[in-house]
Amino acid sequence: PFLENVVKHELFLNGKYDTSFIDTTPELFIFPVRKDRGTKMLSYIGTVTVNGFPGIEKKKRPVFSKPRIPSLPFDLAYKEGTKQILEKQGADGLVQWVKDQKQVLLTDTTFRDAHQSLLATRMRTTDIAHIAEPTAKLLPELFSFEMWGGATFDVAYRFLKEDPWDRLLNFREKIPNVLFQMLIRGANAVGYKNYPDNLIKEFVTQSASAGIDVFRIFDSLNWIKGMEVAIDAVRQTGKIAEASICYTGDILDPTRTKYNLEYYKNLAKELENQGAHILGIKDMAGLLKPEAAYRLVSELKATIDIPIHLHTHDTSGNGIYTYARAIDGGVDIVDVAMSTMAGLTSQPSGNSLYYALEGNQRKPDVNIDALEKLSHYWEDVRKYYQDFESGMMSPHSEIYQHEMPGGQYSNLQQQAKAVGLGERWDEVKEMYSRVNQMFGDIVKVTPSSKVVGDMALFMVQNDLNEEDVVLKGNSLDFPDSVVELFEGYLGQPHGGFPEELQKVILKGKKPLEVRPGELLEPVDFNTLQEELYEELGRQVTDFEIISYALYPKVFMEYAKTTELYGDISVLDTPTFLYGMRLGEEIEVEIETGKTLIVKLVSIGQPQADGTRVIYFELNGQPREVVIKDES
Ligand code: PYR
Repeated sequence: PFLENVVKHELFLNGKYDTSFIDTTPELFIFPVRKDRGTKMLSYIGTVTVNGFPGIEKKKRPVFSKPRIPSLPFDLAYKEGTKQILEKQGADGLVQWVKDQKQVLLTDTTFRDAHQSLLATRMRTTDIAHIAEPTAKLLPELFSFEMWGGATFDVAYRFLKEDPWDRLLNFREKIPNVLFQMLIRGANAVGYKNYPDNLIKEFVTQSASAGIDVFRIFDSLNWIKGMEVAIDAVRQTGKIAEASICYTGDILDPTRTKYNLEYYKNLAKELENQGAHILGIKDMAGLLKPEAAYRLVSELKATIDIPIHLHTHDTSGNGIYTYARAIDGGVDIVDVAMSTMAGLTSQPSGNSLYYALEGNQRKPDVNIDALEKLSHYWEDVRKYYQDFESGMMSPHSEIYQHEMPGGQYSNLQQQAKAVGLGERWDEVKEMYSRVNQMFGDIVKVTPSSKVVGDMALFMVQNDLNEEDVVLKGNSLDFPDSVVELFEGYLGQPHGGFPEELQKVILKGKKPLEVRPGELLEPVDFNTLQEELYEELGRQVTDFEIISYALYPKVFMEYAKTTELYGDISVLDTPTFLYGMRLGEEIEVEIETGKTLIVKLVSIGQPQADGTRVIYFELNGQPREVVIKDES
């Protein structure tokens, strides 16, 4: 209703009106009564209490214990760390410092990839914010915290109804001493398709200004051209460009020659020539076996002169051994997670790695007691998100067959459930590997992995095999992502696309031969700003304009939700996910120093129009909200 009133009217906008306008169009001057913050929040709590949260089985709010936060001496100061080295010595100085370290350095991924891989990226900002300061004070020796990028951006808006930029700004205040690292999908930024070059540049510039120091840049097909714009943009900000090769296949298997040692050495050399400060090895599925890690790292060390940062997933259970051999091979930095957020589809445990390297000269310089205490916190918080767990209980060596990235496993499983294939998950996994072969054995990491996943779901759902796809292709409506991949909108795979399948999928359309960014119209940020102003009826930030450019629909839905419910990121996670129990009382700090006390008093009977009245007390005063019962 707000958007239908005078402020959007053409005459009002261009100022060409006189007062008769008011007399002739009185309906434009009816303004809705804006709900106050408290009522909006109660509407959310009432709705989630009655209707549940998407992806969570509807049930009464479980009882959780309060997460254990390590107590620190109140005057414990922040110790200077890598952030200060970058600030004082610049990117090249930091790289030199890394090279000078004898000990292996650690990146902690608990704030990003660990929960992306274990909990479908559902970790909310509030749960990280509570532990951010103790973490920074207890672990100042870390190389970096990976805390942004990958799926965290999209999921924040889509499911968590919070602003990913706020997360970044909030943590930067609480963690002033250690580098912040993000994952950026080259020309796909934090999305699933290629974006225009000027959007990539602007995204990098704004991310750097909001606090990112290390950009791990990759291309989902290992296509260097897809990374060039991002590498240049990062270099221009003075931050660290960690250009990455994605590891797939098996360099130890003489029958799989497509991705052999030479292939990786050439890529590494090219990335160094492109201006990478650090080489990332992104073993997104955890396929790098221990001896392969030793060979790959030692050969790359002999090939390039920049530090090497290794990322793996522990799905097979071999992660620590892989790191130990990579460390023997001279790797400079490895990615780990806090033990209670580690293992399986996540990164190997930093706590375990510390002990595994006992007696080794390269044992990391890190406070193991601190790691253990911080792990207690995550053990408690993880329980909030139990419904997003993948159900994987033990190491899966079958990863070496299906090759599904750790970050995809729990997400694809959620997707399969959503389309009614939860019971056929084993088939989906097998189909995933068959689709990979059908596509010519491609690198599988977001977004190329998503395309393989979409195709696998499509084939299982429609009971198709490889032959059917080719024979019935003309009458099949392939998922959009599959068509776009074969059109070349994600770039070019090593060795090209299988030609026959490409013809079937494209149905006569011509594939691209150039970098998609060369063809895409630059984003006009001014126009987007005006559009957003019109839609939202308020000024917007540069961050919001970028988010809207990347994810127009998702961003608008988020903006409408906050219009409806206010800022619900301030709710504690049990309330956010499960609502409240009858008679329960909670505290909500809506801004620093301003706390609301909310009690759920009763839930009215459903009305004929499908609504219910929910009775609360807000700071002791009775309040009612009417919500729609979706059942
Ligand atoms: C991502 O792009 O989100 C990965 O974790 C690969």
